[in-house]
Amino acid sequence: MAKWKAEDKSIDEATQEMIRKAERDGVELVWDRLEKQQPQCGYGQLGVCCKNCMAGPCRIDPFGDGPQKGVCGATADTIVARTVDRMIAAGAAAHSDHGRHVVLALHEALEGNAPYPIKDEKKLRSVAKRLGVETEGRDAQEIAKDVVKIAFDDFGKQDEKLIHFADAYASEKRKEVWEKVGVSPRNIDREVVEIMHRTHIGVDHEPLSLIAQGLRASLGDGWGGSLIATELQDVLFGTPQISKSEANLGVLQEDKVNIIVHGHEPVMAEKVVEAAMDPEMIEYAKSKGAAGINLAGMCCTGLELLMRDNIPIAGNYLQQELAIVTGAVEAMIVDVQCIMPALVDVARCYHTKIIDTSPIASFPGATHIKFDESRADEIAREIVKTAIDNFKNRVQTKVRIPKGKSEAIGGFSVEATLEALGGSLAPLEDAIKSGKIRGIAGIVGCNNPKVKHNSNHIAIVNELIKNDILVIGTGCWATACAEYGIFLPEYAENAGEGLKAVCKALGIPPALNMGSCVDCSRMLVIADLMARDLGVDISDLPLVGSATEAMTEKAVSIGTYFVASGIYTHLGVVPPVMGSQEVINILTKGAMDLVGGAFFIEPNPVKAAKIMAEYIEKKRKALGI
Ligand code: BF8
Repeated sequence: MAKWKAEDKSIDEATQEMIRKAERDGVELVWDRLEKQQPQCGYGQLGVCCKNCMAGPCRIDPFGDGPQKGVCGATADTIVARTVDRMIAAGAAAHSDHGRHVVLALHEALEGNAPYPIKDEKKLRSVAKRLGVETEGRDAQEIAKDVVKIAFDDFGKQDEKLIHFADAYASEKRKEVWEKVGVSPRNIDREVVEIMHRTHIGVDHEPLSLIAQGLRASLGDGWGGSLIATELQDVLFGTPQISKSEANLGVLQEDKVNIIVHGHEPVMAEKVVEAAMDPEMIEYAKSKGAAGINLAGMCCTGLELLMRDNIPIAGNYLQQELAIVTGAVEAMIVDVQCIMPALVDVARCYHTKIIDTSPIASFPGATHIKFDESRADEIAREIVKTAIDNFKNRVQTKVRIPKGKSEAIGGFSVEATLEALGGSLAPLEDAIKSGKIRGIAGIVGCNNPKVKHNSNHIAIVNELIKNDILVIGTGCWATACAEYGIFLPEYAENAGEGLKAVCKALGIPPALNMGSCVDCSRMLVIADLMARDLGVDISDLPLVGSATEAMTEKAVSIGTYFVASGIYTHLGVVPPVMGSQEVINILTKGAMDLVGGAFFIEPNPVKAAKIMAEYIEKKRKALGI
């Protein structure tokens, strides 16, 4: 039995209710497993253990009594820098491989091998123009082929020049900084591979040089892989527009076949949406005794679908097991990233089928229906049919869907945001200049079971908006806000007078949902646009970043490319760096001199918001506003 209480693990009532149900049903959850891991390895927490070769594993004694060097002579500084680098590499690889899958899907579609028509030709033309592709008098197919060629090149080119997407999207001032410091990404894959090379035993041992390569790989993610994912997903599936949906476990419906799409890549999920909406499939569900099909998202796939198709989202990272605990989910369809392997064990206690679909991500005990773009429609229908066929196995006595859900406005792509502002960022910039809005905070990612679920996310937003700081963000932060009604215009009542007035005039909430984690690239584009408008560098703007419940290696990569893009960035969870004062100094101070951005660590969200507000005021003063 759990030694902890549901109300200590989440601030959300629907979540608490399902945690209690899990306990009654005898289901082990993430918090149980965290407890069983206590005490967690102190060396690992400090980042001072090295298992990069078989002479190890080695660890450095943080108290100075024991070994201060690994077998090869690596110090704590080297080991910590290598640890951070490998986290960045994994995060950048995950985002960028997602980006690659989108390019591949578009490529296959253009070759006539996959059923993905170009949904947003306007976006295609604007991306092409940015990249210098001729658009006049050419049809969408021809233009798209050139865009695909450029995107592929960014994953594979062998020259020393900056990748094309970063070159096309980042302003000259920012590119000069990267060039000067030597962190311009040359090839999205190469920067990741180079980290693996440098951190192999006996290669790079200098913390600054290692961290610089980390910055370079992260930039290949933010201004490369993630940006490509966002832009080409918009081309394939439509650029998000502002619209309303719903969020939290209460979006599940008792009388329908509930299908949850969980993971990250909309290439598969969008096809499941189509199949679930097919009248023939709905009829089939009815023939099996259900009132219809209810499709809901989870994690970043959920945000992709919420942003583009108004599909409700059932939860963020820490709610994935709990969705199954409702006993009302016929199938959870998963692809890649942030999917707990424990889902299969939880599902065994109910009737839910876990269906893994990605050729690169298999889950022991799951039903494997592997996705293949060329047969996308057929496979999506097979998946939906499998879910419907499972409806009869639902055990009514085990079903309990919590009531908790909230309406939420999403869809703040760059394009939709500009449209809401009347065509340009000018109204926002004027509000910043006049001081009604003091600045902007971009928040990213994650839940972490070490942090009370959603508590940091909500506390930091409340504090920031109270201080007239507009908040934009993505990932599990966005789902948390959606669940709390923060993404509704009326929530502006909780903002400071200045921000409240602006939100009321524009009819927008005080915090804007920009989508999934790869859509952090949208925040970069907004920051870059504002810097261009004001004739300054991003690092001069009153902007801050935050990863307040950070958990994944992807969050480390995002935080790092925020920093490398010139943004002061908060981490609410202590990363494994505390074993090296030198690495801490580089990340929290040295980076500021080099790239105009740095990290700060503060587990208390209210204190963090205060530090962010102070930094914004400092930037305003320097700008003379
Ligand atoms: O990419 S916010 S826990 S779901 S990593 Fe994962 Fe973090 Fe959630 Fe999406 Ni992002």
